[in-house]
Parts: sequence; structure tokens; C-alpha cells
Amino acid sequence: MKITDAKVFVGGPGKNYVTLKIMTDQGGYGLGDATLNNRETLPAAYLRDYLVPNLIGMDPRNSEDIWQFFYRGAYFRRGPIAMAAFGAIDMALWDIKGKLANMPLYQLFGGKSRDSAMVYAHATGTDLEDLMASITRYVDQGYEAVRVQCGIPGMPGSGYAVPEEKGAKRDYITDFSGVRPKVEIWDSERYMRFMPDALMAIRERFGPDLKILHDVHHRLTPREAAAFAKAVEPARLFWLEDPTPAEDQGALRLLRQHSTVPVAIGEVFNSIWDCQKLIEEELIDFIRVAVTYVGGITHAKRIVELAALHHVRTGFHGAPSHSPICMAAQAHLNVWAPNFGIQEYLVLGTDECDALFPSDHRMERGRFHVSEAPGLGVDFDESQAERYSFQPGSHPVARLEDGTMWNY
Ligand code: KDG
Ligand code: MG
Repeated sequence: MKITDAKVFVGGPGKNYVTLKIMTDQGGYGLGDATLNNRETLPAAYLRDYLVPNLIGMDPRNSEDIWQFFYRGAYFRRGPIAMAAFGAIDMALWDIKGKLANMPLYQLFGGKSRDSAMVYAHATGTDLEDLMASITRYVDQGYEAVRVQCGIPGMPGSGYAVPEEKGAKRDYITDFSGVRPKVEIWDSERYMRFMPDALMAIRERFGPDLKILHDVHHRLTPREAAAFAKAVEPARLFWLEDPTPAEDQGALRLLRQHSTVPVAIGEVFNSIWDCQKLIEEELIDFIRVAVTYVGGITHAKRIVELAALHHVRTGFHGAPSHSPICMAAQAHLNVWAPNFGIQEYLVLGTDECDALFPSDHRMERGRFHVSEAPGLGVDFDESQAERYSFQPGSHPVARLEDGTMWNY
């Protein structure tokens, strides 16, 4: 069996999805996602210029050897651009394998450990009352878990993933007015004064059962993060995400000495080596990698298995920038993984997105039900894809009030 061709598409409804389609000499095909948010043309070029020409003629069933060939063959290893490109190839090869076996992918991993996967939604508000209303909307739809982000008094229109106007939705992922980012103002002191009480008020309003998640988005120093984690303990969070910049992994030791709040990290990681220390030292409770950014299913599965040895559960990244192909790959891992925790999932659910990526995967009352179709269970309609092209965009950057650059 041989790979005869592979095509790369960039575009989508309000997103620059990077979609790879690998064709075989037996008439079948597999699909992969290489969408690297706000840098989408780079994995697309890596695929087109370097990887696809090497793929032609390879046996698509040898997904492990093909992964190693590209990873080791690049010599300069890792990095989000390369890993997203390898990720798309790997997903497509698993898709082909599942279709050959005539089984949904989770069966090839070891079958189902659960019927459906709990997901969390994103609630957000300009202020606490606005946020409470947003949480209520999700709770009323049956969600058991909600991430909560709130405007901070004195920092109007700022704060991570917070809308500019009351009741508004916030597409914090990409602003398509060009590649020059908007600037948001950040103030850690105001944030740390306000947020612990706000989280406690949410706990009191919604009772003991709601799973409350909060994303600091890498903005605190190690000492601040330790103090913040201690201060939010009474709210009994399901997780505290990215309290510190993810590069400084030793920083979490201080947090661990001061708090038992569950910590989730990893959305910017792109290999098992980025996760190794945090998992082996048991400095985190949830690993947040995305299948696309860690080189596909082959490598993600290794991370999940390492995590299982250290009581670390999964919480795959599911920002709206991931295409339904990545989300399908994660859905298959989620129903299989013995150490599944939760899945971040925002209903992309526009008619245009469903037309571009038809599938029977289904979200119902805060739970994701995986399709029984062979392979990934998502298709790609090339005639729909012709409607879209690359749109330059960016997400904001953060500065302190005196102009100093900070972590977005
Ligand atoms: O591109 C950046 C986003 O992926 C990020 O802001 C999303 O933090 C994020 C999350 O938890 O979904
Ligand atoms: Mg995050």
C-alpha cells in the first residue's frame, strides 16, 4: 500500500484551519489538522515544501516509522511548527488505519473506558454579575464544568478572555483585522485582590457540585502564583490553569509547597520532554497538551501513558482554533484513556463549520459522544473549502500600565 498524494488546505469559517488530506493507491484517504493558531501558514508551508514530497510512495500503515523518520530526520527537533505539521500527518495515518480496520479509532487504542467525555465550556463576563449570567446559561444547558474568566475592577476591557461589553461573547482567539495585535493592560495586583473572592462568590452561588476552572494564562510570578493558589483554595477549583509562564517549570515547586489546588498546564507544550519533569515530579494534576501541537496521536498517547503513572489526568486543549479533526482525535483518546480528566470544548457548531467538516460526533448536555464511524469519524468537503482562504489575524498582547510587555 502506498501514499500517492497529499494536499494542504488553509481556511475556514472565521478560522484559518490547516487541513491535510493524504490519498492512497487503494482509493482511501486520511485527514489531519495542522492549525497553529495565528501562525497557520507556517506548518502549511512545512508540509507542502518538505514533508509531503517525502510522504509520496511511503506505506501509510507504518505510522510509527513515518513519525520517527520526520522527527529524527529534521535534526532540529520539536517546536510548534514542526510538531503541528507532523501531527497532521500522524492523525491522517491513524485515520487511514482505522478505516482499513473498519473501526472507530478508540477501538485501536484499547476500546472504551467510558461512554462519553465530560467537557467544559467558557463562561466570561465584564464583571462578576455578567460572569454569573454567563455561567448560568451553561449550567442551564447541562454543563457540569465551566471555565470562568472575569473583568477586573480598574482594568476595564482587559483581563484574559474577557469581553469588552456586558453580555457580549469574546472571540479572544483571533482578531482578523490584521497581524498587528491589540494591546490589553494587565495588573497582577488588582487581579490577585479581586479574583479569589470572585471565585468564592461563584462557588457559593452555584453550590458544591459545579466544577469550576480558571485560567491565569501564564501571568503570575512564582511567588504570586503560590499566594494566589493558597488564596483560591476555599473555592475548591477543579483546576487552576497556567498560573506561571510554562517555561519555568521549577516555579511550580513553590506553589505545591503552599497549596493543594489542582494545577493544569501544557497547552503551549509540543513534546513529551516538555511534560516530563512536571509529570514525573508530580507538580501538576492535569496535562493540557493538544494532539495537533504534540505531533499527533502517536506522541500524545505516549504523554497520556506517562501521565497515568503519576496520577496526572488529561485535560486536552480545545480552544476554538483547533479544527474538528484535532477535536475528533482527542475525542477518541478521551473515551479510551484510563486517566481521562476533562476536555475543553467550545461548540464550533456553525452550519458552515459542520458543512466543511461533516461528522456524527455529538455534544449533548456538556458531554461529548464519539462517532462510531471508522477512523477519526470526520470528513472534509473540498467543494466547501473552495469558499475560504487565509485571513491574516492575531490575538492581543498584554502590557503593564507603564508599558512593559507582559505575558498574553
Ligand atoms: O492561541 C491561544 C489560545 O489557544 C489560548 O489563549 C487558549 O488559553 C487558552 C485556553 O485555555 O483555551
Ligand atoms: Mg489556557
